[in-house]
Amino acid sequence: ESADVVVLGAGPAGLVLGVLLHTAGIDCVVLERASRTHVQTRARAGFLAPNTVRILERHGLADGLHSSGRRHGTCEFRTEDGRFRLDYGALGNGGHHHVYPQQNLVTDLLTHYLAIGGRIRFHTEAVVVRDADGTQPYVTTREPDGRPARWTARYVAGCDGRHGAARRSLPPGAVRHHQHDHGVTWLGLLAEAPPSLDAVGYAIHARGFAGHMARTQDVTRYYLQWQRGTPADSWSEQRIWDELDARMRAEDHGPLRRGGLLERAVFDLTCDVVEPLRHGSLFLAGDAASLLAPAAAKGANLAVLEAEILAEALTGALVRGDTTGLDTYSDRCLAHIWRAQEFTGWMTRLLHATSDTSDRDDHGAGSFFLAALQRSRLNSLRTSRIHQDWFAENYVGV
Ligand code: RFL
Repeated sequence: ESADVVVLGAGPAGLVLGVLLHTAGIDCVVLERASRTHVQTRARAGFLAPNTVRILERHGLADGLHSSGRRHGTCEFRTEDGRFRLDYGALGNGGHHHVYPQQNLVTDLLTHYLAIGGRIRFHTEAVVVRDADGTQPYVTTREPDGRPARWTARYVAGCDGRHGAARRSLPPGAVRHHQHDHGVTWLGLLAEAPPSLDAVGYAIHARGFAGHMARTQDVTRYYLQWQRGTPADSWSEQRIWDELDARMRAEDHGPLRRGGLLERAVFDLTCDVVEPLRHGSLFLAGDAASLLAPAAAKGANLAVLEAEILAEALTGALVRGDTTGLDTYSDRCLAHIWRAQEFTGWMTRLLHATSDTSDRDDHGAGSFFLAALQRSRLNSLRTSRIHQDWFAENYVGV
């Protein structure tokens, strides 16, 4: 089978790209390894930046987030010196987030894509992309019935995440792969409980970081800094809530609203960038291009931005025969990616008194020296209006 553009992966990047290409009249197909139910229920991101909302609005994809997403513009830091709030929506450039669960966004994108007649194959796993540097690239797949198949294309868009086929298909030496480990591990939790505060909560504690992020009225995301290597199920729900209470300082600031834990996942705060984001006719977007630690909630936002840039570039090439957009795609995206990586790294050092795995105590908290730097960093953010404006601009910026 064939299509002018074969898109690998039906996450935010692949679906935005699919919608934009199909709308521009380009023959494309999305190949997705998982089932439709799986992609529509996978809970991950929730904070959409103003630029993401503008992109979705521009292409008529923002109805769902406007009807059930919520504008959000406050975060609260809890430290040993008390708590302070930043109304980031009123600082910097005055940008707000929209809180809208990623699975709802993916559902909206998919519904729209199918409604306009877009082609998608679920249960179809891309195995490898071949001949990307030749004239006739193709993707080998494992089809729903298990048999192998081949999709020929003019261009392949790798939107299949960090462990997808696109990255795997880059020949050694064709691109560089820059990796960094922030030296911190998180336990990510999804609780069947209403949010406990009307702000993003960042708790800095000698026992380690804890975070609170609203998702919907009934579901809240929490994070606990976690001892690397400890399995997610090694603590009881009671122990997790007690630890969240301790680090969020519930005694001083009010109890957390508890509920059953719907999901737990342990992940190391690592990040990487592939450079350039292109090998011949294979282009990378979203997590396949660059992975960011979730500390600053940039991943899904970058995915949408890159998908729009790539859609314009592919449209230019296929409709007008103008390949300028494809030639500049990588550099344009990398500028955004490195800026997001830089802020994510800064945020990680704001929230954790460690960046060195060899320099930790039993709780995963940092040394005295690093903790003192962190405290000073927080004090600067608490007291300097200029620092607050800088934070706000970067926090919502993509
Ligand atoms: P996705 O969403 O991972 O989609 C990739 C799709 O590709 C499919 N796939 C394949 N299909 C065919 N063949 C193969 N060989 C394939 N291999 C994989 C997968 O099934 C999947 O459907 O990538 P995309 O589109 O690049 O989007 C990236 C975002 O999903 C990601 O950056 C964010 O979720 C990151 N992230 C957050 N980002 C934000 O902007 N704000 C947040 O608040 C936020 N919170 C988070 C997050 C990520 C988290 N995890 C995963 C650690 C919270 C968490 C817990």
